Amino acid sequence: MTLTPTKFIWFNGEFVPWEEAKVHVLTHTLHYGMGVFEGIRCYKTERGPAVFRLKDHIERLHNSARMVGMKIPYGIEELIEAVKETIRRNQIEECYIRPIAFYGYGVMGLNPAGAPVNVAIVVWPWGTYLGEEGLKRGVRVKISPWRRIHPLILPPQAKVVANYANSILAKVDALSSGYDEAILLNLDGKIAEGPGENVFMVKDGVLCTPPVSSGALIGITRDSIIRIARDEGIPFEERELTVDDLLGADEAFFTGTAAEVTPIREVDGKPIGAGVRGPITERLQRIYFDTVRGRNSKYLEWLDFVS
Ligand code: PPE
Repeated sequence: MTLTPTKFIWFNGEFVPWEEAKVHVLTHTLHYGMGVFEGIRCYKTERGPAVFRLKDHIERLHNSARMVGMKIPYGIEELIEAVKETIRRNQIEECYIRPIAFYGYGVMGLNPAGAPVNVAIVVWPWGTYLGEEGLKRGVRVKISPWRRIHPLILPPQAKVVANYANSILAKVDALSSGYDEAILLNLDGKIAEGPGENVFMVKDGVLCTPPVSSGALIGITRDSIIRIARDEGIPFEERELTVDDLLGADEAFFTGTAAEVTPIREVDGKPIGAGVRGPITERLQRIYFDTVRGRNSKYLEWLDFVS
């Protein structure tokens, strides 16, 4: 996706112009993949820009870092404030927010000890992740030949830069086979998630998603959808899912900060249910969009107003 630059980037506690937020080619994370990041969205509301579940995202950033032994030199409150200030400085109403912590320049070799931990927060306008059409009609998905990283190899519950090499392989394979997106299975052949999304399905009115033990990231959108479904009285189960379960589902959809709630209309060339966005998907999608845009008073606590 081509970038639309904004004006300022928060870089180690200071604002620098977009073009000047540069790093050395011997940046440790660039070579070895050890870094952590987040993806957050800020939406335009009647009360000005609002960040969705900002604290939860910043806490997850800190957790991801802790899981891989990286010390982020900025506290949670400090980063929350930095995100809001970045949005204000850029005078942007709706944007994607990418905080990243990475080992910078200073040492080479696998031991990152001695390398500075750099932190940046970047905001830019980012439209729909899987296309406007995808949101309405649903996307076509390929079961990936690449398996989701196993917890004994890399921590799937942490948003570690290196994990995304696995996601890129799956994504590029799906695109080059003519699909819109991939679904990765875990080493046991159970459904884990998309390269950058959690997966849900509906069967006989019951909403299901794989447990975190299947290799899924503890998605914040996933959590929001589970809470909304419970409030709506939609039966919900967290259980291991097979490709067979998915192919036999009445509805399926992806969730993610970037992907929001995107229906899945086809898996490996076979239609899911009627091959269109299903009614429960549509309902949850509508409530989600109302929620993030501040039109649903029930979930106002999830919004952090910027101004
Ligand atoms: N699984 C993975 C592997 C993942 O990267 C994401 C977010 C999710 C599930 C959904 O999590 P959440 O955003 O908390 O609901 N992926 C981010 C990166 C996307 C990108 O292409 O970059 C995102 O959606 O911001």
